[in-house]
Amino acid sequence: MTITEELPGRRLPARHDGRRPLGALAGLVSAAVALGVAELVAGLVGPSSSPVVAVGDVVITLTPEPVKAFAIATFGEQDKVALVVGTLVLVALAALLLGLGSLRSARLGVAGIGAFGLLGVLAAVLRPAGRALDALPAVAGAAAGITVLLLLLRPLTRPVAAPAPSGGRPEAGPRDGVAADRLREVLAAGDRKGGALDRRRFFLASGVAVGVAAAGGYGGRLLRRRFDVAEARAALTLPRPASPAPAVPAGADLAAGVAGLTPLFTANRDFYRVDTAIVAPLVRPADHRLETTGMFDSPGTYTLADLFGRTDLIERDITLTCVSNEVGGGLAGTARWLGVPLGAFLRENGVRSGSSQLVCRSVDGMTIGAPTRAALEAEDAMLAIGMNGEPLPVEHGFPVRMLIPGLYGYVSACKWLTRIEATTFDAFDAYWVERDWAAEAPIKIASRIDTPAALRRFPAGRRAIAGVAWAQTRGIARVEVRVDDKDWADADLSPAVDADVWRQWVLPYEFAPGPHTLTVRATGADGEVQTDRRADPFPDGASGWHSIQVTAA
Ligand SMILES: Nc1nc2c(c(=O)[nH]1)N[C@H]1C(S)=C(S)[C@@H](COP(=O)(O)O)O[C@H]1N2
Ligand SMILES: [Mo]
Repeated sequence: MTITEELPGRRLPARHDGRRPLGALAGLVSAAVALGVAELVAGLVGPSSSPVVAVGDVVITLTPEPVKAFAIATFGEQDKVALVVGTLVLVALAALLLGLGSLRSARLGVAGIGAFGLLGVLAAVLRPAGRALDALPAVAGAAAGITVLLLLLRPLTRPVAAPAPSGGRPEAGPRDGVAADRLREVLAAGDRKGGALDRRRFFLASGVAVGVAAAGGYGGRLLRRRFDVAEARAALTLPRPASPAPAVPAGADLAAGVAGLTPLFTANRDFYRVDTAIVAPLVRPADHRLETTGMFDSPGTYTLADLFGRTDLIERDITLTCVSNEVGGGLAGTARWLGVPLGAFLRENGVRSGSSQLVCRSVDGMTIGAPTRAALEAEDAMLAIGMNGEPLPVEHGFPVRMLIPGLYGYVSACKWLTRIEATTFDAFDAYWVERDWAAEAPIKIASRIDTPAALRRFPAGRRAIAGVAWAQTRGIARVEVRVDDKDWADADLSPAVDADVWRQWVLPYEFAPGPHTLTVRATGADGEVQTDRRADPFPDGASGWHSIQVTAA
């Protein structure tokens, strides 16, 4: 407390009769109601019209690449949860301040909530896939928030009609009067009795408001289920491939015998997920269309039934990798994919020889630019409809995504694919290229130590060092491990399933007591030895050897 506040006559009653915490609380409660009502309306209008989701999407779009990289590195696949939680914390802080400010001027609070509402409207409507209707949740939320704020300010600022009997509870006064004017009068008069609080009314109203907020949020979740495509997805039967994946030899998966080693195939629920969508787009199978536009001689529009009904479907095992994967990172996974052979599909549509880039568009407006040549020539490139024996999971691009083995996902693996435009690299910069990532990005050869984990302590003695290595389209020929400054030792490799699939490697090792540095490097079937030159993921993928410290005791 400062001396100024102690001076008689300058003392602000609001600081001493408990109004300030209540004002802040009023702000918080109003914000909760705004968000709850917005979620409820978003449940009617569509999940991605939720202001929290829409604003989060904008934040993702506007976030500088280094910050994004930090977020992915720090929070991994929880990056979006972290974003939503962070947004809510910021909103809560802003709401507390707005509530405080509203004690002085209700207009401030109204303007503040209005500004947040406007932000929500702009974020929802200006998305690539935004519609005018998407403004509704933010508008309704802001209106509800403002109403609640004004209601809550009343008992905080309304003077009692008659002096309260000493020790008694203040009586309810007349309902008329603008709250802010009253408060100003009260503050000017410095009359504590005149500003007596109606705490009971305040808490009652707050309680009701919190109930409304919670009911809105919960109702929104229930309503959202209408948009769910889980049932429609489950009702689909995957067609049989004309060309099944080559059989994987029994015992090919070394993970069965080595604890901590990544399995050869990644289960769908364990498959890494990287995209800019806070809520994965929900596409109803019956509504889905895939069209080809631009430099095609015979462009077409295809339903999901058209794709499912084709007689040339292929099934292939492919390891998908993210350009954001750090050395030793986990943004890679292997699945058995089912789909339409991409080269055949593009030729059928008469793709012109002048096209260098296919701009793939997802239903949420994301653009991914794939090189036309790789799309035509890469063996096993496909429009995937199946993943490990199921229709694509929603998070992995249901109902259709592109896959081109050998290229990082951001230049090849467009999820929720709805349009392929044949064009040139000169004519268009796709989303990540606009953000200065390389326009063409073949996957770099990589190897990773899965076990022992970095910094682990374990008993001295025999123990497997193991991990995976990949060099899609070329294949892995050799993996070597170096312990401390000893010679490189060859690891055993799992049987090669396909050049597009990673190989597991295992090296049993007798650990002497003490600290050790383990380093791995791979050699491709084309003879390329993995470089030790360290590069960050930006702009075209990380390089360098994975090296970890462990201690045998
Ligand atoms: N529509 C859309 N497709 C996308 C992305 C995206 O953000 N939106 N991210 C790409 C990136 S960077 C990668 S690495 C892969 C990841 O695919 P997954 O999430 O199925 O593992 O999807 C690609 N396809
Ligand atoms: Mo990626």
